[in-house]
Amino acid sequence: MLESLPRLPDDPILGLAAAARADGNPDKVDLTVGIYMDESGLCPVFDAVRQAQRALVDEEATKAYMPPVGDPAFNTGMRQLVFGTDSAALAAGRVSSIQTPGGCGALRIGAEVINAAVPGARVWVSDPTWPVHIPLLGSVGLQFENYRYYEAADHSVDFDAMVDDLKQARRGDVVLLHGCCHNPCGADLSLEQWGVIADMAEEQGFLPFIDIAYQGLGDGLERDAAGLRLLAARLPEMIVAASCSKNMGLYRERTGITLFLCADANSADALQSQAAVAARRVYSMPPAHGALIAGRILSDGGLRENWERELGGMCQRINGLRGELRRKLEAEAGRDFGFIEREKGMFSFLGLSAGQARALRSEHSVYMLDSSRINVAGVNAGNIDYLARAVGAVLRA
Ligand code: PLP
Ligand code: TYF
Repeated sequence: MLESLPRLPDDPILGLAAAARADGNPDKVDLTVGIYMDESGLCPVFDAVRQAQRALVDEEATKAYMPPVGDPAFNTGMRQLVFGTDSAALAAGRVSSIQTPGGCGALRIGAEVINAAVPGARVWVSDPTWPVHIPLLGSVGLQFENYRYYEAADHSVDFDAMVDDLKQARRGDVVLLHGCCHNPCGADLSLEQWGVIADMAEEQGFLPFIDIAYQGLGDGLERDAAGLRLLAARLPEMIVAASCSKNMGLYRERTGITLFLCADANSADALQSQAAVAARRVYSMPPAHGALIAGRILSDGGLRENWERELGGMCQRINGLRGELRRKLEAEAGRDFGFIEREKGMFSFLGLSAGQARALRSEHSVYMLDSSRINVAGVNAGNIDYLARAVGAVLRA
């Protein structure tokens, strides 16, 4: 029965990361998968995570199941981290949540709940968006429409085109927005533009679904959530999928959360029960380890300060690398790379063709996606000159 099933292709991003790992060239540069790497090219464990983990292992009294909606400290801490400690919606009990296996799990549970409310609902996604959004949301039965977002010619958001396309979004539709540090393009909305989206959501009645996987890695924890919080202050309903993979380095611990902003406390409670039933249909209870660590860090003053300091350092390093990369690339390639410094978070498109991205791989062992998306955090003092020379050579070829 099963032998009829064919071999399927690997995830294109993870497949390229595997190709980079297998490359024996000592000069190779891996800018594929979106993980934070430090100056030595390693994806570090946060010091606060190490400490919280040690305490957890020492004190852990049971491996009994987690509650279906996850760890209470994690839920409380994440609600405040995302919506802000001064959120009126939080104070009014209008927010509920469920701990999920990573941000991917959070997107999936959000999609399940949306599909329960409006089967086959239309989800408006940015062009481009993170490719994994499509299988995560589409396999639930949701349908997709694109809205124009990134203007490749000048490496910026074409906001007029975005607004024009979203004029067609109506009640019963969902608009998926990247909370900050857009993956793959790095170009984010300004606060004024978030305000326009809030006007449109109010007027047209569509539901914003915010994917925030990089809070703290663009402009800091508070500023990265400012757009989302602006929507939350004005709209009756919104869904947020948040992840601790990047900002706590908990990638493999699969630590995320779906948050439901609802019109009142009763519907917040109803939505949480919907999410718990959706989770029961797929995996029942969430995993414990990552969320217990994150919950401790968020609720313990010392650990939290330590975490915020380390995260702030990562954010600064990425922004410093953006400036340096811009200067080196401009010197090697003789064209404007100013957009790299304007964009936010881990990713930018370098603006190369797929052929040029492939030539960088085959001729220089420099790995980026065919779209020329790079993980800026994969750049370091040891590889930046080699990288800039390779890009310059491919651009001149
Ligand atoms: N959304 C976006 C745009 C991402 O880039 C990622 C991950 O890297 C995620 C969500 C969720 O990731 P995870 O499931 O590892 O938390
Ligand atoms: O875009 C990225 O590189 C990250 C990591 O199936 C990732 O978001 C990549 C592929 C995937 C899951 C996560």
